[in-house]
Amino acid sequence: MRTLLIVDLQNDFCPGGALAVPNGDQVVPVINRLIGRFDHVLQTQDWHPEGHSSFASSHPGKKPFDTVQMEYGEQVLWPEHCVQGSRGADFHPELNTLKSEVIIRKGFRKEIDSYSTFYENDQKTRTGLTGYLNNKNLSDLYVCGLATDFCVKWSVLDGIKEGFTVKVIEDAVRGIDLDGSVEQAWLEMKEAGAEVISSSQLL
Ligand code: VGL
Ligand code: ZN
Repeated sequence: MRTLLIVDLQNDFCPGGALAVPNGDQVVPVINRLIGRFDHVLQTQDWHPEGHSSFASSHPGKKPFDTVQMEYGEQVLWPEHCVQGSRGADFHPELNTLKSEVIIRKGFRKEIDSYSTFYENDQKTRTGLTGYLNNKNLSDLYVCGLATDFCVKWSVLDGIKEGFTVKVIEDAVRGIDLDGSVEQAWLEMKEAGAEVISSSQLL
């Protein structure tokens, strides 16, 4: 059955937010139109404790968008964003969340970030999404939201690895773009077997 996964459509990733994705809010009306076409709607929510290890402010001498080596590999450092309970962590106020049956929170452990909705950034610790989808026999995933080059990309790649059919809705995602990372993300997603579609194909 068709399942819509709405990734991190939160205030901090929209214009005016702490880690604003250019034109991030433009996907909201597109996604609101799509929701009625899906049997199941799931959302993710970036949900960091204060002092999270992905924040540049937690690493003396570092600034946002620098990288550091963590135990699990390279990590980009971000401005403080999506702090648990903050307005920035709330979903965009115009996003229709009524039909969302599950909200997967991620990045809530201080010492590890989580881009993918399936695994934390150590690529080992599961979020539980695979189990949920399999228990309900949901094999057909349609991914939208923010940001194309981080949480969307990693969710798409891991979804394919976990055996799901994954389609990315091109006009319902936007990216951060650090040194061409959006273009790179599209290449990686297509290479892995993701199908790229337009929202008009679903309406
Ligand atoms: C994201 C950077 C840090 C995302 C989350 O949702 O793509 N990017 N945290
Ligand atoms: Zn984050």
